[in-house]
Amino acid sequence: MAGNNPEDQKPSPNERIKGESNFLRGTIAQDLKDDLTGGFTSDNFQLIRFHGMYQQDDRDIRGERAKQKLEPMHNVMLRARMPGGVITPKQWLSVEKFAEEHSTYGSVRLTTRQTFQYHGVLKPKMKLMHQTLASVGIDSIATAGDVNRNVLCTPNPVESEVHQQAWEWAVKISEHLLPKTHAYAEIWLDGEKVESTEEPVLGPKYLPRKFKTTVVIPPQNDIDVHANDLNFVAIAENGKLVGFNVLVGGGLAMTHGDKNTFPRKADDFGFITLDKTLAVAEAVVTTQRDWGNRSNRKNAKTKYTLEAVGVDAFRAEVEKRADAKFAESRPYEFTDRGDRIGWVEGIDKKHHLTLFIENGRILDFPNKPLKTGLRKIAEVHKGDFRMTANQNLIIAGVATEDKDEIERLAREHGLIEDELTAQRQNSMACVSLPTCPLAMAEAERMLPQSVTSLEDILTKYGLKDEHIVYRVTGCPNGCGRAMLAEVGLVGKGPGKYNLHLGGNRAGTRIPRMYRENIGEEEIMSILDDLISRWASERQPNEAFGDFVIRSEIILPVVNSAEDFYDEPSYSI
Ligand code: SRM
Ligand code: SF4
Repeated sequence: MAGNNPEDQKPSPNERIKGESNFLRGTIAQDLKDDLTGGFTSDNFQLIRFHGMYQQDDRDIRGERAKQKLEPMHNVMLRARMPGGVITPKQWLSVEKFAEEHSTYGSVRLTTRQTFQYHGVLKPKMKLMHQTLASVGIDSIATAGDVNRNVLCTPNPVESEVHQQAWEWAVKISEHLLPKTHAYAEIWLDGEKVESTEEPVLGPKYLPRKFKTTVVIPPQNDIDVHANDLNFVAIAENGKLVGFNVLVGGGLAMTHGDKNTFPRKADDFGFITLDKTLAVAEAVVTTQRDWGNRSNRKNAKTKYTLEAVGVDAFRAEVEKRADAKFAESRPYEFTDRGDRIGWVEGIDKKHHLTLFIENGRILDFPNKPLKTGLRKIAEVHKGDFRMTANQNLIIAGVATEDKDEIERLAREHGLIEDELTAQRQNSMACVSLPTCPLAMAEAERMLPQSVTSLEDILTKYGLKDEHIVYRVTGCPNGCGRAMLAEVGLVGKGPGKYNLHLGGNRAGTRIPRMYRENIGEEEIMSILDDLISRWASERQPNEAFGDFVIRSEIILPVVNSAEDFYDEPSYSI
């Protein structure tokens, strides 16, 4: 396996940065006092990520500022830690107020990992940002950097008792795997200085790379297990959670032109009872900590460690460290991933309204004052909110007598649209330009129009109410999870994408590249041809991704480490 022998390889520069950071402090506090630059210097640029922030600048105005000999307009994006995406109305009001008053873009951006991001917060407001969040019980510890990130959980609140229990486990796992350093409180909250001397789980150099965990309740795979390093699949008996099947080693990122990188599905390790959950979580993390590649960051995630050492060896090590034995996995099935937009009733007779938020961008748009609408809802709502991994928002726990008022407010502010198609509901894009420094092509800003084109094609072939899981990602890092879509676009350069086909509705098959480096017009023309065939040749209820595989328009990816880069079969 490429570069996976840590013995004979030089550690990557990030290893020195972490090791010399004095448990993630670096000199961030000094940088904050430096008003000569809006940015962070040297190692701190990396270290602020462990505190949940990324240094960015607006790429739309970068060239203009350079012409004027100005440094880029440095600012930070902040990503909060919200296990399972649960946020109270009080928290929401505070989060939204800060965005309105102190962030350049004024938006609250829901992410594909059940949390929110601020974009464009300038240095003088950074401490205020953390202190405002802390005042309502929110932090941003370990939402970025080489640590376990925000823990996802199937969000539909009280559809069954299992949902509540699963969410409680997501919170426990998140807490258990958090860094123990006091750096965050010290720097941002002016907390008392407490020398950190050890990180019992993560170690002094933290993990080799980012690490992602979920708790999922089948048959929904809305949190997309195969994008994650570690997944706990909830197994219930008589309505009670009894344990988890554990899946390890998923991940979607790749690098154009580097065949040693590829998206990979997670492997089934087996079933554990609830009492072993935290021990197994810790053992998977520490095995990856000790066995992961610390030289080549492109091969450092758990998925590459599994490829390097083999699934059996990794699983045996986890059993040893956790003092647990994996039993045979219990049967379960994933059927779909979309959020159920609209009202559903929970077992407690409360009502839950899932709102479709295009691209997760909460802002007051012309004729669609989403941000104001949510503020008004938060002012009267007595339950809570749940952010979903599809960038949507659930207004959860509404009493029957409050339902009409919540619906009225949502409709008045464009949060409910009767004409919303199934296609738009099942389409998603990453942030990309103008804030993402790694973006190669547009994603969020091109999605709405591109979905309209797709809707027109479906209508033309009599498939108006059908949908294709359609996802766009501005570069091969895959934040919009295009590598688990039926049709996935992966940014290659300005206006150009690789077109991937053949994922499935349940998110258990990786799509293969069908055409490379093509523009939107060509993409839509190819999809027009394929959708016309799908309309006339499909079997009853056959999904588009299954159709293109059955018709041998594209070969399925069976084992991505071996066949992801094989030539596709073009049959048109
Ligand atoms: Fe991501 C880096 C946005 C989910 C894989 N991701 C970034 C950065 C921070 C760019 C950077 O490093 O400077 C992007 C910031 C853009 C911006 O301006 O906001 C960014 N990623 C996002 C979000 C906001 C996309 C969205 O539209 O919602 C998602 C935030 C999740 C969260 O709340 O934690 C987001 N990123 C993902 C996912 C999907 C998932 O986890 O379900 C993936 C693919 C799954 C995976 O990890 O394999 C993903 N992001 C990456 C990678 C590639 C990692 C790798 O294995 O190589 C990077 C780049 C890196 O880490 O070097 C990256
Ligand atoms: Fe940025 Fe690429 Fe992630 Fe999109 S996929 S947010 S362009 S890093």
